[in-house]
Amino acid sequence: MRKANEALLIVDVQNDFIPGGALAVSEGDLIVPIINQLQEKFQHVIATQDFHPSDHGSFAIQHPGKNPGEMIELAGLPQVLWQVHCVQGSQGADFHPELETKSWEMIFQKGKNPKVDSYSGFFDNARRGDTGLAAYLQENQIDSVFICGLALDYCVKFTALDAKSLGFDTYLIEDATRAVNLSPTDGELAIQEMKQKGIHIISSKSI
Ligand code: VGL
Ligand code: ZN
Repeated sequence: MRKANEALLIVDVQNDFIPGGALAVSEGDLIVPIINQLQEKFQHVIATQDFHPSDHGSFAIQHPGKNPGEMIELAGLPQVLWQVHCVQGSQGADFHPELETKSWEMIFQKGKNPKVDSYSGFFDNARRGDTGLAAYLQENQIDSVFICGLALDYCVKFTALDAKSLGFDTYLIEDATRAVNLSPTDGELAIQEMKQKGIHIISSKSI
């Protein structure tokens, strides 16, 4: 069993990010059994959920003439446009049916403000809205976070970078995540960036 100051953070393991979903991440389903095994080892298990209103500004369809993968500006920031995904109340926003949820302490939802995207489980991309995740970890004396889930090059990366910058000892469980890879090397670049910022890159086998 891991220690009480350590939490497993499961990022966005939702149907729309699984093969067959609206914003499918290749091999996203393969991480589910690994995450289920990991959960048994942690005293604290916390999840995030991408949870957009149907008119979210990150959806290409909200911007006439634009397609998924194209860039716009949203909340003053460069924004890649996505297919409609993880709409509140839809099956695509639900967690993968085989993902174990019984030991979850908390679910932090993000992406609810239509005017700004929110990759990190802590803050929106403009760093204005706060989900309460940092305060929750601090109140529970958790100082180390082990991050897994989808997608490596977006929500996993931003969550890990925020965790590290907030002072948490941060671990990425490399075999329990997969990348969207809009560009084929995005996943590798995300790992490099995290490593460079002092995030530990580990395997589930070492947990
Ligand atoms: C995500 C793109 C858009 C993610 C969420 O969970 O990585 N990616 N919304
Ligand atoms: Zn999203």
